[in-house]
Amino acid sequence: MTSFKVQSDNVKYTDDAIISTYVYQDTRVERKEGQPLIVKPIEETYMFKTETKLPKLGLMLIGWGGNNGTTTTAGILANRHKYTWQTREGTQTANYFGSVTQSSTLKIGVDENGQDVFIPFHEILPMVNPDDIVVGGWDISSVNMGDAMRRAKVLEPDLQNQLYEEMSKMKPLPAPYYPSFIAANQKERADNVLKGTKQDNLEEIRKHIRDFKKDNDLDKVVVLWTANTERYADILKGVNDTADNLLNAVKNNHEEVSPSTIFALASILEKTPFINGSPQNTLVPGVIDLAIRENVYIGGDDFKSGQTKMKSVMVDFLVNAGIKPISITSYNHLGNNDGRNLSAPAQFRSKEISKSSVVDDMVASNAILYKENEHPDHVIVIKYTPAVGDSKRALDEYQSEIFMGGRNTISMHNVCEDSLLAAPIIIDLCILTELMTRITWKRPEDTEFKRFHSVLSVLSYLLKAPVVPEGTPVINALSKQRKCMENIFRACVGLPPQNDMMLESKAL
Ligand code: NAI
Ligand code: DG6
Repeated sequence: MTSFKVQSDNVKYTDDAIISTYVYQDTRVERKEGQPLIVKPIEETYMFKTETKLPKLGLMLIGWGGNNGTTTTAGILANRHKYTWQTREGTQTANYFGSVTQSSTLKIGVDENGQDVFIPFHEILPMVNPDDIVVGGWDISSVNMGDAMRRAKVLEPDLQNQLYEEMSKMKPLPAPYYPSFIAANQKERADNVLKGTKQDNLEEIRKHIRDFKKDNDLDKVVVLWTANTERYADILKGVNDTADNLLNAVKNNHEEVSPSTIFALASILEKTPFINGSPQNTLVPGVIDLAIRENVYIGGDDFKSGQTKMKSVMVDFLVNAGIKPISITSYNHLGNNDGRNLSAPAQFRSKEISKSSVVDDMVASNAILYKENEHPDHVIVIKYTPAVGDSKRALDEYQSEIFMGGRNTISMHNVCEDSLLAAPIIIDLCILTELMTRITWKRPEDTEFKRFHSVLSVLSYLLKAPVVPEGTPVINALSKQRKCMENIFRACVGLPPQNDMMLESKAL
């Protein structure tokens, strides 16, 4: 249920849907050499239909027994059971802090006294309550979820004790392990591994998804990769460049098909949305091609949790303030299993790529500060330091050129349990992906409502290196990413985009 109702001729509430008619206002620009830009305001009418019936939803995590997988599961269960636990600061209650859908608000309008009225983000459209999500998944480590939660050393002992019995009954499903894709130091964990060929593995995973759905009486499932960072797969003509070539490559047991790509294919073939939360190129062209063909949603890459989220705020602020960042130097050290895996060069390289692309759109937006192809120096360092555990340290130095050739240096030291940042993002990705499966759109001349493009770029806020439909811009700036989500959802209930002009309090 939403906590408001829009009164407008452009919005219709039926028994099972909200249907809005929305006028999209934008501008189109023409360039003619030697002439001023020609800028034309345009208006396009869209109709949006949002099904309001909430499904019973399942979330299958790949890497379920890892730090993110156990923390996400524990967080959902603790909220569902309304657990409280003792810390040295006092009694703590379960919450969803860090989840944009559950713990942030949005301005729905202004009241008769000129005061802003806010609603919880998750009330803008009907969204699944995370407490109701049924969680399951796979791991190459056979350790049960209770012991895996203890192994992760993320949550307070009192909370772990309350969750242990329930979680120790949960056992990860076996998964494909192709040693060339993750660091050699992960080998000792791999005792829960699917045997057979890649084709056998694909079929087995498809069956896992079907069984999970049936056994838990679910209407829908989202599959999400939060397993170890893999090396990049080589993009090879005839192998992973089209859907058919990739499906053939699986049949031929080709060595460049990664475990994460096998999971993506299995999900798509089961008509189940797939999200990649790690940096590697799981979504090779053949996967994207298959997702489009099967009309299934996919999203990625790499959760945007701490340092990168901050970077996509900081550089946006600097560049929009007319200040020119000339170097960004980012050190990370962490001591969890993610850090151990990233200590291998090929896996580090995947992370380096996803962490490096994050300021490109902001730099490209300002031709006063940056010449064509000019870019700030951007250095990423990650070191494995076992003693800091999951409490990752991120140290960033931003050096900028300011007025009259001066220099400004900003240094930041960010310390936080990495998995406590990632778990709410995983929950948001699941909830928002499911919501997108219930929203369809059409233009007035269309007869049928249709889905959005299979590559869900609306999830960009939650991802470090957003994958977008071919030929469309990648947006990294955090505030733009949030506005995009919020304004699309507002359009679905017939509301104009949030414009922050507040003319009513200025034109007095
Ligand atoms: P983790 O190492 O604790 O967990 C990963 C799990 O994946 C392990 O339990 C491992 O046994 C399992 N695994 C490895 N290969 C597998 C396969 N083929 N199939 C099934 N399971 C497999 O790592 P953590 O901290 O949970 O992070 C998970 C991923 O999320 C990493 O790739 C990390 O880079 C990424 N990530 C984490 C963020 C964070 O803030 N924690 C943010 C952005 C990305
Ligand atoms: C090294 O930074 C470990 C990584 O897995 C990161 O902790 C993770 O990608 C989060 O990165 P960020 O930049 O969003 O804090």
